[in-house]
Amino acid sequence: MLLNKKNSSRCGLIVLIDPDKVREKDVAGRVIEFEAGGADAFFFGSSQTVRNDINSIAKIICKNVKIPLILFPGSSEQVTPYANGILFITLISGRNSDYLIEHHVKAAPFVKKMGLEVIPTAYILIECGYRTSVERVSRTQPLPASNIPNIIAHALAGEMLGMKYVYLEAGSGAKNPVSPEIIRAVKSELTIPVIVGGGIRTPDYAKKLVDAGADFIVIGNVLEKSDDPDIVKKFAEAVK
Ligand code: 1GP
Repeated sequence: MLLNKKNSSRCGLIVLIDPDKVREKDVAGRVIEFEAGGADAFFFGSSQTVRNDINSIAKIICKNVKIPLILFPGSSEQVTPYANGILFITLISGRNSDYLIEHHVKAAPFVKKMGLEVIPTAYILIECGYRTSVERVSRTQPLPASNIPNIIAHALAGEMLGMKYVYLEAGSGAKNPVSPEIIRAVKSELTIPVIVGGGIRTPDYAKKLVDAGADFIVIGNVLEKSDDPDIVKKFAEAVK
């Protein structure tokens, strides 16, 4: 299983690599640095990429690190064989059938041929104070953050449908990340692991999410914006 917490860890740390935010010449150095800092895996993808060379970026990442590279695709077009696995995401907070089944049908034969480990994931978008790119691209509404019973009902439905992880997503660069209260409430009802991402900017906040029960924390934007060479290490120390 690719997405696994190390035995001694409280929580796994995942670094999101957005193909639109990395330059081919920098990517090897960046991923080596993130792995050395304590990342457990990379997610790779974006809600809508403008690049047509994602294969070459993915290839560079695989060649330079030992931790898993897991596709986190915004659509069936973002599937590449240069990875170890794929989050087979169903956007269950929305009601757009393209993101509930259509992209899956398009991608399934290719995913099978590529031999990627498939990680069925219930993806739940939670409102974060502005319209995120996931919302715009998927043409779906996020769940209101104040209606916790509704968020729990969605997460439970994902588990009952057989999905192996629930991903609580505020959206990349979210102003308001998912709150510890939501994580605590969802975790008290679920048996499958919970991944949390979107707008997590500080190790302290990440620690609050882990204390509330998050099994995996995803960080992306903060690494692009920070000048601190130890930023990944600080997140890793806070969450593990
Ligand atoms: C987005 O959860 C990820 O899908 C990461 O979000 O870039 O805001 O850290 P950030």
